[in-house]
Amino acid sequence: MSDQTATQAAPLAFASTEELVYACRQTLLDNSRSGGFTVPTSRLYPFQWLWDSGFIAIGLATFDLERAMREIEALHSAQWKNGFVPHIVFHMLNDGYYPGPDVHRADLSQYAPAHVATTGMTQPPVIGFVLEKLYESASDKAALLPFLKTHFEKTFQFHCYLYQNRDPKNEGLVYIQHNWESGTDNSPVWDEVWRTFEAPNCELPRRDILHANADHRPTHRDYEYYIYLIEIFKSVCYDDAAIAEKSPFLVQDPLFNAMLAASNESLARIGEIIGAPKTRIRQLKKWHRATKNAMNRKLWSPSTGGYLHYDLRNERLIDTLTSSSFAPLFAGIPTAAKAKRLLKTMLGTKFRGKRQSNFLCPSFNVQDERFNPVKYWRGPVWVNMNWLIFNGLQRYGFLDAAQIVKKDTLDLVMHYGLWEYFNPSRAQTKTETDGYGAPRFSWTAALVLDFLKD
Ligand code: 9WN
Repeated sequence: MSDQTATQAAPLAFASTEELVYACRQTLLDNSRSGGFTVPTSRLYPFQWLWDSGFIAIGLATFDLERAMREIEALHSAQWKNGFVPHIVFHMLNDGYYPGPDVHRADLSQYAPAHVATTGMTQPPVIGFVLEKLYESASDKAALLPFLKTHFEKTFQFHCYLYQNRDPKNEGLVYIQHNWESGTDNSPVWDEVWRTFEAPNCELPRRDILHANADHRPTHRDYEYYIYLIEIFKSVCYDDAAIAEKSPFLVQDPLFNAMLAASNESLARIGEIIGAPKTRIRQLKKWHRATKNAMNRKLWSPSTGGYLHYDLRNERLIDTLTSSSFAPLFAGIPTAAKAKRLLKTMLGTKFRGKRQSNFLCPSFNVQDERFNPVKYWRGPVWVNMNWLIFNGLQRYGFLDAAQIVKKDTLDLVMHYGLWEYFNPSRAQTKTETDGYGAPRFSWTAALVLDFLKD
């Protein structure tokens, strides 16, 4: 049996595309909460997350634009006074997640809102391009304009916050201050940063390992680093200048910066539609150019064939390929030659594997000894990354490769269901019937709906 037919031979999670679409919608509806937001999944992540909500809104917009708008409103209801948008909004109490608001203590910041608890860190800035997707999906575009005006301005203020506080050298590249800001939280990239400082040992009342297999989650030691960074932030009341000066973790991440660049482009186009001040539109275009140039100058590695993370604290490029290395395609960052090189990297043995043995796109270089096909961000396929890569490939006219990514994504969900992430190995589909992390995962459902909308 060929590799390609293996998926068809095993039992499928859904009998038809119609059944899949129904399950996707139902998952989003079941994961929605009063207050107008959707949790990533019901037990493991019981609050509202920033980039999850962006992807969720894209999926909701395929069948209920009003709900998609509420999702963004709920997120922005927790925006800080300085424009910052937090990575988790704790709309209600739930002790099923660690670390909760009592650990984050975002209220120590003079800018945090008083009416709702949040974290004091952010996540990839996807909302700019999400707003454009909502506009594209609206049948009555004029009716969407007031919503767009409000959320254009809020998102613009968030980008101002990022460029003003996270780009100390004024290079056009913003840094992240915590691995949880990357979205790719347990990537082996962070191992390289943990090596540069020591975090003290501490007790950790973890809840994630009650809901998911501990072997697939970060280690106790990893979490000690996560919590130590939060302790540093609290010790300076989340003051950005003090964090830039003191914290051992300052990283320029290719995925985060690509999302920012893509959102700048989308906001500039939305600005034209809503008649925003010309100064705003000029600023967005200027940011986009600056970020694009800086990514090509500083994060591109000709020897590795991809965009890499830059450790700003220790002034070094981290020579580790991940699926984030391909995200710049989504924002039109690479030249045609660099884009071709990225394609070669992705379709080669480091990701697709020998004899195309993997579904695209593993989150980590499969030839690296740290690759793990079932551990959170250390190898598995994630649907949100595939969606970004699919759209990036299309943007560059790599239509065949884009179709491979789309087909692989749909084959995985048809086989396993709407899981948080998937083992990339094609051979595994002969014996395994479950995916990994949490089941009925919102962004998986949402982005499958977007993949299937045409
Ligand atoms: C910490 C919600 C989030 C995603 C992240 C993913 C995971 C949280 C965790 O879940 O992170 O933010 O507790 O592990 O890595 O990308 O947004 O789905």
